[in-house]
Amino acid sequence: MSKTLHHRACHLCEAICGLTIQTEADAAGQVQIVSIKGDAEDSFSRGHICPKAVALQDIQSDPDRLRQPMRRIGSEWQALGWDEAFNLVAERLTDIQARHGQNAVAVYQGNPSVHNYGLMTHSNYFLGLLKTRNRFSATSVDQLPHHLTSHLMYGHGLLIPIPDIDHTDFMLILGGNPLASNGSIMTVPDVEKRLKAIQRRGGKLVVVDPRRSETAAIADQHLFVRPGEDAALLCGLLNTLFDEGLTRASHLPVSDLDAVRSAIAGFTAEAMSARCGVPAATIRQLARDFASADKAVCYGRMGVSTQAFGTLCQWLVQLINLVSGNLDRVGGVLCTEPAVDIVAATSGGHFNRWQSRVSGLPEYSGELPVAALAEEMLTPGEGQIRALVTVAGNPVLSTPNGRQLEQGLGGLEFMLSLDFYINETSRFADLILPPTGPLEHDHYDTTFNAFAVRNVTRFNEAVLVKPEGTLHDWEIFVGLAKAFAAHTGAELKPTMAPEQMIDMGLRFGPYGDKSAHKLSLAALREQPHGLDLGPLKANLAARLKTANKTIEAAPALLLADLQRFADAPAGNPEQLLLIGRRHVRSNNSWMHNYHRLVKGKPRHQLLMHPDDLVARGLADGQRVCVRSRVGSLEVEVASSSDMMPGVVSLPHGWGHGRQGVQLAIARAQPGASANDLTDERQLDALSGNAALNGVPVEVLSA
Ligand SMILES: Nc1nc2c(c(=O)[nH]1)N[C@H]1C(S)=C(S)[C@@H](COP(=O)(O)OP(=O)(O)OC[C@H]3O[C@@H](n4cnc5c(=O)[nH]c(N)nc54)[C@H](O)[C@@H]3O)O[C@H]1N2
Ligand SMILES: Nc1nc2c(c(=O)[nH]1)N[C@H]1C(S)=C(S)[C@@H](COP(=O)(O)OP(=O)(O)OC[C@H]3O[C@@H](n4cnc5c(=O)[nH]c(N)nc54)[C@H](O)[C@@H]3O)O[C@H]1N2
Ligand code: SF4
Ligand SMILES: [Mo]
Repeated sequence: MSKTLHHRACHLCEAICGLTIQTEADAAGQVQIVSIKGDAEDSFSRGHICPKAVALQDIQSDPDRLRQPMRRIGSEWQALGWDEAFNLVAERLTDIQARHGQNAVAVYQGNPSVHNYGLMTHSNYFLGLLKTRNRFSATSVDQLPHHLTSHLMYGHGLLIPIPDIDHTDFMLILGGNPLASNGSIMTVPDVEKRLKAIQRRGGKLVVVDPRRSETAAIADQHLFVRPGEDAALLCGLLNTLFDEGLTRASHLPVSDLDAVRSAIAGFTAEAMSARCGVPAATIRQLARDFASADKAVCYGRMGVSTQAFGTLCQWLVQLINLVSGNLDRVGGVLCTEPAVDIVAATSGGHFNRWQSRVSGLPEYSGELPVAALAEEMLTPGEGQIRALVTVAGNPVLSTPNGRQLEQGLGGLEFMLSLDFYINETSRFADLILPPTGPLEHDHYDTTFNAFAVRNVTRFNEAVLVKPEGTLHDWEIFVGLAKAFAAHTGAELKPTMAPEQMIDMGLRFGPYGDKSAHKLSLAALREQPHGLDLGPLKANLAARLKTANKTIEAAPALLLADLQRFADAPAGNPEQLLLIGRRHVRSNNSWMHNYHRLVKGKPRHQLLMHPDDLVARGLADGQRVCVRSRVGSLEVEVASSSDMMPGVVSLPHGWGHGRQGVQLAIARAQPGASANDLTDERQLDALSGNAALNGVPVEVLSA
């Protein structure tokens, strides 16, 4: 028996915590994981870990995990070889494109695409060959408003200011629950300690959320907001800052701030109060508290992005930071200077250059809103989607109106999934190609180093040798690309391994060959606990990518959206509204098949305020029927005085009882899918992002 200690980051979520993993090899050379712990020597995560990291060993040993290509014949699955599989894909996709055009093949890329660097570096090596405009991803059920806002204001969709959590005196969080999610577009391992440190420094934490979330529970102040109406609260805050002379000059070059000042003039706290449900005096006081803090952060995340005015909300968040003098300021919000600097290396993206065929939804940087995916499959005519490639995604459980998408998937001529499970989505595939597991491949975080609250970098070695006959995601893309190119006669440029690309990115980056750091892949390999490159610093003026190198404070599209918001009818206060939630033991839809994460009391219930239960004659714990415009489901209801009256909460990512799903543990406690209720027509009309929060529902006894 020989034991080895490995150090690498967990890349299951955005926090990228350092881990210490012990493995043991037996006499026959079989390697087992003995323990997974937080790495106390990691200067960024300081030993922090959550239960999901310990479950990495369960992913490794899960008998339901696929290890070889699988082809579906009716309801039976048969193993086949890689080359046969690649040729089958090439044959089917080229045939469908020859008959129906290139756009007949669609692509959906899911969330792990940004958590596994081979999916980042190599997906386009194959998917680019498809030359389809029908590209979709989880971006449009998540952070699209952040990208669009940064694209319009700062000239690059990835130039997103990050809360300087370690130096701020005042943190205002809207629609984020970092105590459950471990932070998002704010890579911050150990977030609870860092939030409590704000309070220990004498600062304040304020949370705006229709549920008294885990984060709200540790806050100095929690405000309930009517779901989907944060724009009203944010308008009221911005208006108060101007109205009461609470603004502070910025050192940054800014265009059109006066246009913002006049556009927001009518949106007083008093006018906005009824819409958001927050008293005008509270809005005004919050603006004063925010402005009187020396250093303050306004941060809006998932809960405010996935609503009807998601992009407007993100713009207002940026403006509040800007006019209060907290944009690009230590203790406010700052842009990173990552070791592999994608912002510097790429152009800023584009918006609305083309639209989806059926509903005319706008593209953003080559992707269409995923809410349109099902209708593009189900609506006949030229350009109809006939085939789909899913990569690391489960859109049946994660995109609005999952039942409608199931109908679309059932009618496809061909579907390929790159995934290691037969889940709610991939069960429709004709072919599933499973990559190696998270500990079997190396990893460099191009995305989350760039969103981190410090400038950090590390290279993560594989912990386990990949089993013979298995392929990494990037190798699957290379195999697919070669087979496809051979079929079409397309020219295929040579490629290199992801680690070589990272080596180049590091050398050309700000800490590379031309700097004192001389960072390279080889140098990083010497740093198993990662490397801290220092705190975030003011750098936005130099990083702006707008044509005139100034911040566009008042993009025409957003001024128009402010008017759309003003014109929108106020919601009916009697209407029950649905929101989502996350739990620290979950990871979207795909980590319910590990006993250690799902054991204990169930976590998939509908939460409802006790008064709302009484009003409907419902009892805590009973099964209820929840209905929306698009569908209905049954689930147990749990009474919770943490809910805002008139609001119910159901987590997404459940609903594993569907026929053909091969996830034994998840099926034993299947829950119901919130996205059987969310509405594909309920969107942030500007960006096309799905409005997953604030869905009108009815709840009745089942
Ligand atoms: N109602 C509601 N809906 C939501 C949300 C919500 O809050 N409420 N949240 C939204 C958000 S923020 C997101 S990001 C989306 C997520 O939506 P998706 O990305 O569509 O869903 P996931 O559950 O993350 O699915 C990940 C899939 O990738 C597979 N996988 C894991 N690792 C790898 C890998 O390394 N390689 C490959 N090839 N496959 C892998 C898993 O088996 C799983 O099938 O859901 C969205 N949907
Ligand atoms: N444990 C765990 N961690 C995760 C994930 C997971 O599934 N599980 N998913 C990962 C992913 S893909 C992402 S994108 C991040 C997301 O990370 P966060 O953005 O922190 O998302 P949530 O934890 O869903 O918190 C959203 C909060 O918004 C609130 N909310 C809902 N509607 C509204 C509204 O209208 N207004 C306001 N102000 N608040 C509202 C909800 O009650 C909830 O508390 O988490 C990541 N981390
Ligand atoms: S918070 Fe948990 S899942 Fe996220 S990186 Fe850290 S250990 Fe992994
Ligand atoms: Mo997400």
